[in-house]
Amino acid sequence: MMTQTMRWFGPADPVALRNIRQAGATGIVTALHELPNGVVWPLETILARQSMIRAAGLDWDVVESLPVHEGIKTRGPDWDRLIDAYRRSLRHLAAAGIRTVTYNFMPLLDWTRTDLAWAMPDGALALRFELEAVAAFDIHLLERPGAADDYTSAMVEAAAARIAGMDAEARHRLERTIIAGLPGSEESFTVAQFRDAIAGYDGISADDLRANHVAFLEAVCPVADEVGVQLVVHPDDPPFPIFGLPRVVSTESDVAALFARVPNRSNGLCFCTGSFGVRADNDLPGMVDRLGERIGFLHLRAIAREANGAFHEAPHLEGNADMPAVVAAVSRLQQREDRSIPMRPDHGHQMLDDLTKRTNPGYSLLGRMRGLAELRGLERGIVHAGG
Ligand code: DNO
Repeated sequence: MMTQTMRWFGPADPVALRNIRQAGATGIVTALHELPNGVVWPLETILARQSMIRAAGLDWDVVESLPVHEGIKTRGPDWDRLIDAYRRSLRHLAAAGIRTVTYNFMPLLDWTRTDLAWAMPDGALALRFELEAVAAFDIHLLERPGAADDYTSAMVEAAAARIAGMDAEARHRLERTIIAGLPGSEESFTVAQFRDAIAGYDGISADDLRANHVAFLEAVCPVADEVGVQLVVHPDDPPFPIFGLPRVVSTESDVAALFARVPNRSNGLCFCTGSFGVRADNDLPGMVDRLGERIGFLHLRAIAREANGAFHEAPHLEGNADMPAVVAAVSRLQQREDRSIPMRPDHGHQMLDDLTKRTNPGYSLLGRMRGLAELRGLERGIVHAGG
């Protein structure tokens, strides 16, 4: 059976550890979110956070994320120092017995949405992404040079109409939603900072970013192998380039190529059905079958694709992901390899009492509890039926 976990953002998270326990999870996924990106995670701080989690009757199963600094993604002048810090953090995590470490290799922005409170027909609120809103921001608020060339002419027109219909408050909200940093994101920008940061990627092509990713893994995987930690890369969300910045962990062939280039045991995958699932050409259950031995962590959620590159987050067993087929493939994998893979219900609707509470977008308790309960039931049913 999968190991059931939930993400917790640390002592400042409005969701308490005891509530996560009551939701039925046994494990916690967290990070030292209070530390700036690029520093060594001190062993004492890791151990103190671990004791807090243990005191609530839970285990710290997975780190999400040990952030990869922009200076590693761009192969900047501080690369050696940053790599050394990353290796030392891995050693400290291993010393605390934490063996799964999530990271991503998306330039500047981590996961990106354009609406954090989109009403579903039942009144619950969902996260949504519209390419048209990104285009409106990119062309008219960010005013990125050459931005319009990255969209179809129909999208450019729609973006112009869209921005014209937005008042100052709506424009500000869109800007903050896209670049202020969603929960767990490693960076947060103003418009001026974001423009400068994008310029820092001038001349870095998708192939360059791939090479920088390989260089990072070649530098840290030997240490991870030695101390018994698996690094699991989170795919791009959404899985295509935005703001002219390359994204290189979007498809099955992207990750297969990465494993072929860096065969170290510690080079693994966080299989996120939500991120990969935005692309209809990613065959989710097939990816579990083919990439399974590299999968060390699962993010289970279903997105519903809409027209024109938009999508929203559907209930966990609905949307476009064939979740029963994915969980059946995971179940086969666990039996084949005799292991239990940590999973978390990724995101969830803001619903019921959470509608009136302060919550982290996507990370309120009740929507995720619903997702976890549905996924747990799905796996039990599959196993019971002999799958
Ligand atoms: C969003 C998350 C991502 C993920 C990072 C991993 O909800 O899945 O922010 O934590 O991309 O580094």
